[in-house]
Amino acid sequence: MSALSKSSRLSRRGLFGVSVAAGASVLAGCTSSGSRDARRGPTASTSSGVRVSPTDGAVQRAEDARPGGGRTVRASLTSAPMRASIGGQQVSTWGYGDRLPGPVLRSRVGDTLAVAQRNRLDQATTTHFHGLALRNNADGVPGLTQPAIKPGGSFTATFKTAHPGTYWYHSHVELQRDRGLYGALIIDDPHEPLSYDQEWILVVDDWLDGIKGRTPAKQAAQLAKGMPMGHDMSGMSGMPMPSMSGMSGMGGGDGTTSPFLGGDAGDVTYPVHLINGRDPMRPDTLKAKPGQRIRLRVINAGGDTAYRVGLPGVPMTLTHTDGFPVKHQRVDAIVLGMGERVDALITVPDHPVPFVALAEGKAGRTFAVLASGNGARPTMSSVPKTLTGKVIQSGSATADPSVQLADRPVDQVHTLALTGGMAKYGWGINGRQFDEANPFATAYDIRAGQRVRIDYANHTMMWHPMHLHGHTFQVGATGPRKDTVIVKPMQTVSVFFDADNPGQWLTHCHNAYHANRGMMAVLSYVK
Ligand SMILES: [Cu+2]
Repeated sequence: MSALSKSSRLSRRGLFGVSVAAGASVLAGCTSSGSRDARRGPTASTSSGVRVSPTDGAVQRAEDARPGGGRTVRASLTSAPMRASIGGQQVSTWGYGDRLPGPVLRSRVGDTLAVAQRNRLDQATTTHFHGLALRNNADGVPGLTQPAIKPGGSFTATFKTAHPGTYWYHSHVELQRDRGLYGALIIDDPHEPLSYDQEWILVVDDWLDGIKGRTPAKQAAQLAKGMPMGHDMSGMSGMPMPSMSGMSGMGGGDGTTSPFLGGDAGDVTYPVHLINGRDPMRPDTLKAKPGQRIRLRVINAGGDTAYRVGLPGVPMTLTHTDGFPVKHQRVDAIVLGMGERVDALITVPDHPVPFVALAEGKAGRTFAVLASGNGARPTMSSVPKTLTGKVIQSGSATADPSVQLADRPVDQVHTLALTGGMAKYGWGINGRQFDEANPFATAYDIRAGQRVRIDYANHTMMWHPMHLHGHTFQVGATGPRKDTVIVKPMQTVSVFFDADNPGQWLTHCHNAYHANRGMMAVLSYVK
């Protein structure tokens, strides 16, 4: 049996599983569009039509329309327990094949990527390919696009890679991605317009798993107790170890406030911050020659931390955000929310410099080393605690004309109010918490061919990096094409996209703990 037909078969089984699970749940209080039929699964009719299932013929037709003719690139990912050296100690965590991050997945536009996944965890898992406009039944959302992969099970996602850029992959089950279940995914452009001598992939991550007995699940349980003062009490358990002084700080109060993000910067104090799986005591290092041009591909894989990144004294030319090109601009630092990526070009100086990632609004920081010329290599004590000058978030960039959406009227508007707060640590969209067993209770219907506008209206006192699966929206009328955008407290960000990828797609906050506590909904193609 081919990988494709196997995955199709599993998807149908998964949808059956959804309808059984949802049928046992209570549906009281459902009022949103599509809720009437939630018990009957995605092929049921809704108030406006029939849901387009992940294995619908329309999904295959959209896949057939993508550029093809390339190679089939086979990759494998094994989710398994692993040990990692972090913060001067061996910690137990979960990762992809004993590597942190997982292996770089790489293909070209027009290729087909076949990712064979095996699950050696004692929990179900899936892998989501973040940012790709890919076929719906390869998107890796349990209960929506496929069944979760059971312990000991396997699943192959086979899909064309249509758009060049910097993407990533991660588990989409509960809080697994706040362990080590993530990695970079790069789609190369056969007609790459940028010229550069080297590339440097920089995957930045906040880390707590296995440090002093902490786990993401324990962290979530602590948060769920609520924080009536709005402070981050996790600092109590997140005290830095003596050997890690300077790598972390207490949370709470001013320690988690960022004017750049409009207030409260995060809910969790992380004892360590990593770049490419390495802590500041043994930083990742790229060797380069003075004058070389380097393409940085920066990925924020964090669970609850925005990063302010830059190289002190070395300006960056921002070229892409979330894989798509923007009008180039010179900046000194960029703030990335969780899930966001940027590409930037730099010219290598004649001395070593750190690539610095500051936990925005938190006390933590980390760095990697660009080794060039002579001079002392940077160390944690020499790495600055601030990055100033021209500091932007990439949502404020301007789309390159080649990827700007054509002018046309909007056919469908959905307002997604981001709701909730710290008191009970409950988060939602339009006041409702997402229920994985009943995903269509919070579904917003769209139709293929529509120009869609989503208004992410933040009604909370905290920023949220809002992510849409399967599409790259445009921020505002001329903003960048992105799949994850920072929405500040009490701000509304309007995004536009053309509904050209049929299926069932999540939109959610990419704060792992906010998503886990309900800030997710489904954008549901109906026909
Ligand atoms: Cu959030």
